[in-house]
Amino acid sequence: MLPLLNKIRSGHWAVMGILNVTPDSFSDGGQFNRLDAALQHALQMQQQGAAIIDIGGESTRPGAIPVPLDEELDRVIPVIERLCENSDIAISVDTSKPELMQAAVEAGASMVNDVNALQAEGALEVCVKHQVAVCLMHKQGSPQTMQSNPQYHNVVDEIKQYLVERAKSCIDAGLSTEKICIDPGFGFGKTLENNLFLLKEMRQLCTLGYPVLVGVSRKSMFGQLLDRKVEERLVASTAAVAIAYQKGARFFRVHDVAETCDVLKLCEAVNLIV
Ligand code: 9MG
Repeated sequence: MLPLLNKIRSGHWAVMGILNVTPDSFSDGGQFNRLDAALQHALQMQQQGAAIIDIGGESTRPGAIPVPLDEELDRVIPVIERLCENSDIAISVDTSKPELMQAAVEAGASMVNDVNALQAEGALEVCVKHQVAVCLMHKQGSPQTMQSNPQYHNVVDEIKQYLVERAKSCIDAGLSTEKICIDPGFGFGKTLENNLFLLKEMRQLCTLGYPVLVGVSRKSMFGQLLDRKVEERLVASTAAVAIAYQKGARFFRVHDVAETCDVLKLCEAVNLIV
């Protein structure tokens, strides 16, 4: 995982492919078929250019219902094991639960993607013990309530302050600085205007000294702005990736890996022209 973050730190881009293993994803067939379908999807994203696969068993969408630990373990760990047996791609686990972080790292994950920025009791300790790479994301409120009435004095300043404080807590607890990336958390307790302002001011986040991960893929901000359904948000999602790239972001969490890689190759080629 470190080579990937170092690559990003030195200016290269990387795509994180999203692999949701909730019951509504890969829903046809029994347990084995679901596992196999998840594996095939991960391998396809690798082949399309993903450098890391982010595996999550609990939805973090607005209004999502929390999933008990046992169920999240059952959903996620077999997929990590199967992917490790079949590929050498880096794996990230999308969770806020320390027990799942621990089990996922033991099963082969090398990154923890936590929308709660390791604030759950024991989460930071697990990551320090294993010296695992982490993505610290900002959110306001919980998935159940976060979109009801988000409030900021200055959304960019508050997110910067929060992420720098969380990164410092990790470093003070013994995690090496080079293992940390940060994420403003598009759509997590943000209005459409907040999200657009964050995109516009992305450079401020990219100069804090940590790689910035951007997750805008198919998000409701595009539904609000353009009146598009989830399956109609590809163009806007990849355009937002291009804007974020131009402002310094190099790490992108996406559903549509092939299309995003095309856009990033174009951005990179333009950047390299003198
Ligand atoms: C799990 N998850 C959903 N959206 C996300 C985002 O924007 N960033 C990160 N790091 N994780 C996310």
